[in-house]
Amino acid sequence: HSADAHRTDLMTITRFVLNEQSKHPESRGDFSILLSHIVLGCKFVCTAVNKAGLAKLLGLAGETNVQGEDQKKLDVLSNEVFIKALVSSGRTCILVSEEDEEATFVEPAKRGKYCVVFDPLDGSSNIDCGVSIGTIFGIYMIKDGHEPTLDDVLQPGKNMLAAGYCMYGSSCTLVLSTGSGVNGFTLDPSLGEFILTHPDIKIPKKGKIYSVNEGNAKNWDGPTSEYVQKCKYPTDGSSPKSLRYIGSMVADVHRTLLYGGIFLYPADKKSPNGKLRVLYEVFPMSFLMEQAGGQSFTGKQRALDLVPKKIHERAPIFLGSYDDVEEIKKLYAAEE
Ligand code: AHM
Ligand code: MG
Repeated sequence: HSADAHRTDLMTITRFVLNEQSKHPESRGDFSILLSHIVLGCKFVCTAVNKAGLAKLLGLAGETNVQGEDQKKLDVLSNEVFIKALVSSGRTCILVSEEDEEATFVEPAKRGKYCVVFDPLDGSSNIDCGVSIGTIFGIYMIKDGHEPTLDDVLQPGKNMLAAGYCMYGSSCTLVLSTGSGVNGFTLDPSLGEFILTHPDIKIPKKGKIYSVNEGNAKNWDGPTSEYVQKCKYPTDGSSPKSLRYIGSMVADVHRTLLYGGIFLYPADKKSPNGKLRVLYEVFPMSFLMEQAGGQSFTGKQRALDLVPKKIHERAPIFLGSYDDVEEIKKLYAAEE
């Protein structure tokens, strides 16, 4: 559209979030400040990911730099950038990262009321071949005037204030929910700004795609096996579903959100809790799915009702279009 090509009124992510926050008179802009630091981390990682292929080609990766330090791996580098950006925002008190065994408690002088759980660079097996990878994050808030403890992050996903991910793919896309719908922003590299490109994302009620690592099929339980069999050999006269599996959660979930269908990382005999981590993979993605009109299920319950006992806990996950998740829920209910 020519109107789009000459659009002059740009809705940046900062402007969008400030607008949203202005609906809450009690908000003092803290959330907007926190988010701008997350956005900075995403821009940094985006640039680093884009350069990674070139660095490798030039023989930089794995070599020592001038200071005699080893070149940092991309996931380690991304983690450091996010931790520093979040601490320096002055708005956080507890940080949980997939990369760090222990949670980070922010020193009192730099403390704020938000807890951020995140996977700085998810899908790392895809880095070296240039396939899409991403950052996933979720945000909780501590109660006023109490000393932060781990219990502040060991909360069910439904208590999250906000969740999102940034996908480093053919373009850099940030998808965010602050609890009133889901919006997508694309990085305009010439401006260095995320611009609203996908307002009010709603997932199709039913989809034509299923997404799973079928290499684990030998170890699946009854309901998962039956579900996937039905995707391929439907018994209700419908067409078989297509299979798409990237092996990067952010990319697989992003496609599911836009095109509909189901993404699953089920339990199996070898991994009774599946693979994906509750706090910074399962919860943020489940939050976004529900906000977009879809569902998310663990095989036993609504995913956002889970109460994690440990920060790096795992859970099986089935998420996506409302009707597709409804089907898998019925199969698990029939088993009980
Ligand atoms: P990672 O945190 O080590 O990168 O693993 C998480 C990734 C997800 O992005 C993806 O959904 C899943 O692992 C793929 O696992 P698998 O290779 O077992 O199919
Ligand atoms: Mg991960």
